Amino acid sequence: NFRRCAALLAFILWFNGLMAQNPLIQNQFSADPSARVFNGKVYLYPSHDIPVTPGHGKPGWFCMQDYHVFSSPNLTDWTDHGVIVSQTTVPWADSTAYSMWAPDCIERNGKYYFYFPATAKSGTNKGFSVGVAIADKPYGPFVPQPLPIAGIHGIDPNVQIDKDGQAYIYWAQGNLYGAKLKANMTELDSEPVKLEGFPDKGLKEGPYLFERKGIYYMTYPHVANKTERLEYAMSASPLGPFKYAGVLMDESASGCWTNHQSIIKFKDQWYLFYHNDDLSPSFDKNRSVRADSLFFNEDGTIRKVIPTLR
Ligand code: FUB
Repeated sequence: NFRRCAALLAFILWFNGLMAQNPLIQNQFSADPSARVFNGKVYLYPSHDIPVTPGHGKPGWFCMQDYHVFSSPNLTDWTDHGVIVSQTTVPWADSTAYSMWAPDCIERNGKYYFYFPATAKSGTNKGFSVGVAIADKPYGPFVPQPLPIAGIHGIDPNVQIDKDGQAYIYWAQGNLYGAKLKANMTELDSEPVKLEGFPDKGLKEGPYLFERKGIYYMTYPHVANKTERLEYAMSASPLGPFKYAGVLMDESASGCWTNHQSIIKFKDQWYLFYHNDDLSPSFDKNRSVRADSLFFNEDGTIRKVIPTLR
């Protein structure tokens, strides 16, 4: 019996060790987490919510002027590598817009490509465009490209490289869109397509695609009722057609009007990254990034994630 108790205790301690301390980032607000595993560490590329101050940002709305990157060897201890891209360092961005929304980052041939939406200066594109900044290390220094990606008008870029080396970029503009990327990772290589197989009604944004055992999972926040819940759809190919597969996280889970996700496998465990209102329960545009373990069923469907410590 003593041995069994000791083994159970050891398992509980090991399991707790695998569980992240939520919220993950406590020295600032953070949202829209794009988590990646590079060189055995988790890198986190979130949006950076800041409070609106007079003359900076629109009261009651999102206010974001730059991006930080964070890294962790264990999902518990996080290093803030500081600002990697800011609205004042992107040549085409409106440096007064405070609209640096959900980003993503991916590695190809030893270079790191950071994708971000921002409002272009007037006279360029109206509304949101998507830019790229390139670095030799996952924490920068990142060099923003002079112009946004031609052919994309929208927010929430997500990039994946398929097993055959073809890169795809996804984004949102009410619905979800996708296209092939050229090997230079900065230009489209096909016409954008509206992705099919998702609920017709309600805003869909924040696309995040990953592949497991030949199934392509497209995950996204969707306003099915009043606020966003995380859903997913499955396909046999990166641009679909997809088949709606269910809810990943309920709408009540984030405490915010928004939620936004990424999914990674790290040290043999899958994790869902998302955000909620942990550090700002009375204003849901100052969000905080979290992570919880994610599990698959035998048939490849995903079990709903219930947030910890709520
Ligand atoms: O963070 C600003 C916007 O809120 C994101 O781009 C959306 O996905 C939503 O989380």
